[in-house]
Amino acid sequence: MKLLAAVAVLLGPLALATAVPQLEHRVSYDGYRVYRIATHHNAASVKAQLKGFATVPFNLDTDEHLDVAIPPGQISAFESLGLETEVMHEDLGADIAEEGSFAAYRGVEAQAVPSLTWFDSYHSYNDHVQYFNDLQAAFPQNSEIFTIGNSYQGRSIFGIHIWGSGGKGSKPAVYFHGTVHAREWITAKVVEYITYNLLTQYDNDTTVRAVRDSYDFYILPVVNPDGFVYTQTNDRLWRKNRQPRSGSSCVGTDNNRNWPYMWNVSGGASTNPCAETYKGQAAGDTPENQALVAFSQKLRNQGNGIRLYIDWHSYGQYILLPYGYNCQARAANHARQTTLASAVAARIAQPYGTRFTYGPSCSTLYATTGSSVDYMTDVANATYAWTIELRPTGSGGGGFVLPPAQILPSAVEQWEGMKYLLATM
Ligand code: 0X9
Ligand code: ZN
Repeated sequence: MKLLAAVAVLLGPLALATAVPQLEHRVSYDGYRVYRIATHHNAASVKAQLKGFATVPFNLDTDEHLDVAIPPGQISAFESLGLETEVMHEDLGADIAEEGSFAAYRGVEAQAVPSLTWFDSYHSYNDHVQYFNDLQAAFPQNSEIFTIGNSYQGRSIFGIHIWGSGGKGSKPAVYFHGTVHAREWITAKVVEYITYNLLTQYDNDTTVRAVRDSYDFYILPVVNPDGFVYTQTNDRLWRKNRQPRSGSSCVGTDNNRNWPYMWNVSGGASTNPCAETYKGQAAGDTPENQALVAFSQKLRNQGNGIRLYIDWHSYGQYILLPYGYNCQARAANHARQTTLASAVAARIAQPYGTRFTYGPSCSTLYATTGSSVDYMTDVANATYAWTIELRPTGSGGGGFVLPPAQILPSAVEQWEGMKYLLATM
């Protein structure tokens, strides 16, 4: 029995319930109301009206809407502007508190499979490490934990490698990244649920057996560990890594603008270190990106190549295909990718009716340069490279702060989509 579990038994079930630490330097969003403002393609005029407001940008702007948090003292003035809005969070601070009150993971007996209660709440980075170690230990013949390097602050960027009857490393790669954006907590949970099923359903489900025997899986749930930890200690809405830059007091580079491909193209990233989409000083100059590039090259070169790459994000409910850097560019196999994405969206909708939109990233969402999917398509030669933006849509409530009760449904619907994709592609 793990030490933590032993302590839990001694102290009783409530003893280990932890809340996100209430640190003095923690950013408070108590009373902030989050709105989606329709812009009708005229964001500039809406932004002009918001000039006197201490708005917190809640997400990157799209062509159709701005998602912003309004401080409690300015809500009534904001509402009197009469903008076309939907409320995403009535009280962002209250929703963060609900989401952040999670039980510490208690570990399992040696070689036991962790229970599905893992998906009842969110967890700390250390618990994610422990969870993957425990899952792997239950399937030692067909899986292995690997580390591709360390983050800026020295945390391990880890993953699990899973294989089937052909033996380790004998098949094309299926390659997943979660939590490149620190605040997108649901992504780690969803890739963990997929991992859990790939491992536990091999003997029960012929589809799982077939896909496990056809591919080698490389699944990394938290590729931006420093940012993820920072969202739990300081600022729930943090997006980037935690690397400082000379000449700026602002911290952090967007690791999904730093990939060394189309990095120089303008319009899909920022050169301002204070911006949410800061691309870095040079292509591939973050420690996290360097580790990910080296590992991606290893997968590309190892003989069977990369069949599928998915970069898991939230929110918006999109399946985004190549490319981000140019709205006219299409992958050579674009027609096939579209057919698959359409069928995957249909499978995702089956359990709960959740609707995902699909299409090329730039024309469907916005331009992104130096993004992972473009790199995987053209440099790492992945046959399929997608970004999946998980629940919610944004309209009708919620954003990055997805209630814990939606973790399992989000995971279940993605597993349906993935089972179909993996068996069909
Ligand atoms: O902006 C991003 O990096 C992603 N959206 S998010 O709201 N999660 O930040 C979208 C990236 C899409 N890029 C490509 N598919 N190329
Ligand atoms: Zn993201």
